[in-house]
Amino acid sequence: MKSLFSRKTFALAGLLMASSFSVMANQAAQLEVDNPFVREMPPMAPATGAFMTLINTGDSSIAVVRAKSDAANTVELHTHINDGGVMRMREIPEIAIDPMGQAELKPGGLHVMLIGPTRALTEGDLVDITLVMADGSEKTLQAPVRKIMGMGMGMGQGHQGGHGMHRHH
Ligand SMILES: [Cu+2]
Repeated sequence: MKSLFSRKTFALAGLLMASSFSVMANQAAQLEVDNPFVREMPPMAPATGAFMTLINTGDSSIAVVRAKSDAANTVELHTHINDGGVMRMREIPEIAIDPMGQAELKPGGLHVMLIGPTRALTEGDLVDITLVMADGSEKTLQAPVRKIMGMGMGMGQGHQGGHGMHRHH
């Protein structure tokens, strides 16, 4: 059902783009991004996450339906779900933001997943991330790489994870 919905949305976006850009609402123009950052991971880590606050400054709903970055081979929109007490990540078709509302992308919750980093991402580096909206408009931002302390090495745990799950080699 979700995939059907996103396909419809995509078809609609294509229709809008085929007509006139100028008279159409531009979702990207309504989007403000606050405090973006990418989590620093060890050099051999298969993936990392990007986090930020998405703010809708307009009076209509907007949605991020895809993200792109040259810093990773694959970029996906993810959330965490509680699966019988275990936090797991799952790809989602979109991140919708209500009029004048905001969506928080944070460790343990929604995030942009950067899978297969194309280069070492170390603290202070800037990562270009492009957010693609449901209407096809795009917003590119630069997210600095930051160390996040005390979070464990995996993406599967949020703040609540705490101790006990880490294994030291
Ligand atoms: Cu993820």
